[in-house]
Order: sequence, then structure tokens, then C-alpha cells
Amino acid sequence: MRSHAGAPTGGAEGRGHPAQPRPPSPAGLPDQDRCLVMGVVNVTPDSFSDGGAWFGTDAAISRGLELAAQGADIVDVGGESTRPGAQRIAADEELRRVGPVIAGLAQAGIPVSVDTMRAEVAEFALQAGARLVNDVSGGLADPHMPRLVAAAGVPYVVMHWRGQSHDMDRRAVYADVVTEVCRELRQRVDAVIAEGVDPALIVLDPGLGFAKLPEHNWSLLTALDRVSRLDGAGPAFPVLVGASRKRFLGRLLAAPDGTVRPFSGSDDATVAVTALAAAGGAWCARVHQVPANADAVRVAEAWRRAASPGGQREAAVPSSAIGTPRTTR
Ligand code: PMM
Repeated sequence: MRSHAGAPTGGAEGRGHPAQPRPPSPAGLPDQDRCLVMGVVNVTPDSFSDGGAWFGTDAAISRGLELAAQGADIVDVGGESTRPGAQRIAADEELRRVGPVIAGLAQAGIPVSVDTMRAEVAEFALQAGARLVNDVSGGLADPHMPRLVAAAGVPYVVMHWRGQSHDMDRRAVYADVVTEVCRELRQRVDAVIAEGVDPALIVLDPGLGFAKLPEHNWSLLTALDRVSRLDGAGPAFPVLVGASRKRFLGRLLAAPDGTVRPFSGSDDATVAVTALAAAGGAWCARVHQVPANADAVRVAEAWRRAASPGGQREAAVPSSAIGTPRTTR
């Protein structure tokens, strides 16, 4: 079996291999022999977890540079909050927020993704140097987005999404969340491919917290291999996981009196999810705090190697070898 990008992704089945091989990065993005780390810069006053912290061009660029120095492989820049209940902002305002930050980080040589649902913003961001379009709506919010991405020939994150943030919570109704998310993601993948997007440039995302209750997020996290193959036997897509600082972690860690742990208090739990997701084959973890997550993906890779056939020998490879670029992309 071969991946969309032409690299072998199969062959382990039937040999008692506990983990599926991870698909390589789409062309144009860093490719490592481990799960990647995407550091988040929300240039917003009201984001889900870090709203206001980096709201200003200089602060946002400094934060992006810091995340890259700490080990982020990609820096994700967003100008519109998608926290539950959030109202949309005007495209002009979104452009004003992200444009100079993306330009500044791209000029510094950092692989940048733009977190936007708008084709107009994505186009501007790509001109400013972004290499990846991260569309939490998977092309549903703006019908022009798939064609824009197809024409630009850049990697595209297609996330599972059921509607805008202001009322997404009421859409968190599933009989079988993994089956339904895979089915709905497949519909989006088919739709964007029909608009000309190269399948080799698609990254999937189960959309943790977007029209999902905590139990839905946990089920999806334990089924990343099914998400990667859209519940079929076809080729595997790279999977991006965005669990960082989300409500389901704060609820898991609630105090005995039921008080939900604040966002910043769930960073250690985020690291645990990153390690488990990376061991489960995730291609990339989107996180707000990089250093411990950068360690976690290396731990997970050592774990995967030790669990692979011949892994006892491979695990003896010094840990410094984990994180070596597979190719220059
Ligand atoms: N979550 C948020 C924003 N963008 N992008 C992807 N691909 N996946 C996610 O899970 C995701 C995202 C919301 O989180 P934040 O506002 O705290 O950054």
C-alpha cells in the first residue's frame, strides 16, 4: 500500500504491529521521523484559551519566533476566535490581524499555517508566505476555499465541523461518533478533491471540541487510525490533533467540587494527550505551549519504535536521533 505522497504506509498489518505507520508530510511542509508540533499564535482578543495574550503584531511575531525556537515545526496563526459561542468578525479585521504576523514569521523562515475559514484571508496569507491552510470548517464555511487551495497547490487541513461556533454545541449529537465523523469527513474530502485539491496535500482533523462532547473527543482520540483512513481500507491521510487546552481536559481535571480546571491548568494534560496521540499515529499536534509537547512527541516515537518489529534493536538508537528530518520538503 502506498500513501498519497507515494511513500509506503502499509506492510505492518498482520505482523502484530500495534501502531500503523504514519503517513509522510504533504509536500512543502517539514517532514520528521516523529509526530510534528504545531505551535499556536491566536492574534485575537477572545480566543478559546489564550485570547488577548498575543493580540498585537509585535507580540504575536515574538510569540511565533519563541514557539519556533522552542521546537515548533509549524506555527499556526489565526485571527478569528472559534471558541464555543464566538461571533464572527469581519474579513477586513481578520486580514489586518494575521497579515503582518504571517509575513514577519515567514520572512524569518518559519513554516507558517493560516487558521482561517475564509478564502480571501487564505489567499492573502499565502501571498504573505503561509505554507498551509488550516480551515476548521473543511471548506464548508466558504465555498471558494477549496478552489483557492487547489489553485495554490498548498497543503490543506480539512477538519470535521458541523457549523459556526455560536451554536455548535447543540450539534454535538452522535449515535456512533467515530463512524459519523469519518463519514462526514469523507464527504468533505470527496468534495474538495472534486474542486481540484490534490489528495496528497490533504490533512485530516477530527475537530476535537467542535460540536463534540468530552466523550466524543475521547472516542475520536482512540480511533485516529480509523480517522486517518476514513474508516475504510484506503490510503492513510496525515491526521492533525488539536486537544490543547480544550474544555474536555478542564472537565476531566475538575476539582472535587466540580469546578472546571482553567485552560492554562490543562497544559500537562495536553502533553499527555500529545504523547498518546503521537504514539497512536498522529501526524501533528496543535498546541499552545511547545517545550513539553516537543519532548512528548519524541517519547512517543521511541515508544513506537520499541513496539515495532525489530524495535528492541531500533530503540537502542540514541534519542537524539529522533527528530531527524526524513526529507527536505
Ligand atoms: N482548534 C482551535 C482552532 N483551530 N485548528 C485545527 N486544525 N484543529 C483544532 O482542533 C483547532 C484549530 C480552537 O482552539 P484555540 O482557539 O484554543 O486555539
